[in-house]
Amino acid sequence: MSLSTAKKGEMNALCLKFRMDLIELLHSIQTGHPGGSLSVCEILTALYFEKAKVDPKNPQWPERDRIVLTKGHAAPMLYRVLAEKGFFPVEEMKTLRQLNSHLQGHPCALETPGVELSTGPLGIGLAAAVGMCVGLKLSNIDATVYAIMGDGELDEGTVWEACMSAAKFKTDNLVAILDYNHVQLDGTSDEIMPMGDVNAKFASFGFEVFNCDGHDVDAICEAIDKAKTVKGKPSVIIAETIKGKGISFMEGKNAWHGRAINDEEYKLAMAELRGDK
Ligand SMILES: Cc1ncc(C[n+]2csc(CCOP(=O)(O)OP(=O)(O)O)c2C)c(N)n1
Ligand SMILES: [Mg+2]
Repeated sequence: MSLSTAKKGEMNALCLKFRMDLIELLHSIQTGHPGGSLSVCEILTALYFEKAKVDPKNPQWPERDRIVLTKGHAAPMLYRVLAEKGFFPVEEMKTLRQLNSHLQGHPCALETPGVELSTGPLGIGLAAAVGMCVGLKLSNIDATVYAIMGDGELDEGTVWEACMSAAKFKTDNLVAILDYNHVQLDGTSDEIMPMGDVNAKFASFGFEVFNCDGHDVDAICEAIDKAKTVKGKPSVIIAETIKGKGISFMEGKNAWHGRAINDEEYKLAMAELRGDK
């Protein structure tokens, strides 16, 4: 079912706020990963604010859905969304990447409420998510595991080993989501490691494949609804996105994977997000 116009407006306003806060914060701390954080904004917002069953008051609730940010470098956006959801005070965002903060540069499940799995090394999240799926089935818990990957991450062979296991164990409680922005750290994914037909690849590994616009919260929610109806096999949603989405001079540029934002760039980015003429 489609989101109401009011709900869509609410979600878009949230995403704009998250983008502005992210730029503000990454500029102030002079570090972080803007590109992949801006890219995954709507995916995280759709999950935490519409589709996933989570309880910020009880992060370890056994019946919860598990959201694994396997592209862990997008931690700043994950933290911003978790804070808004109530897992910890928004005020704590200021401590991002500082010594002794529980908001480290990459997500740490032992430190941060709401973080399901410690990630950062690419290629581990999907395998862990498949394990969670099998565990939930063995425990008769009806919950979904969402695993959000980057397209550069697909270069890791462990991703495809995890896919084979997911098919073998018929993990229909797995919804993998690919943040398909076609760019990684050092260049485009086609330059670094061409993946060919990603839809066909996942399908041949036993997945049911869905496609959507990864910057349209409504379309993401619809794809999740469809994925959750699949029985007997895992699903993947290929969400078409833009790295650096929302800031014209960052969009599609691998240079903005992990670069500090200078004062001039900060002013330009904020003016653009505010819609200044
Ligand atoms: C195993 C491993 N190799 C290399 C890196 C360094 N690294 C961090 S992010 C990144 C690129 C990831 O690209 P992608 O998955 O497309 O993420 P996004 O575009 O969404 O930022 C690389 C190579 C890493 N974190 N882990
Ligand atoms: Mg990418």
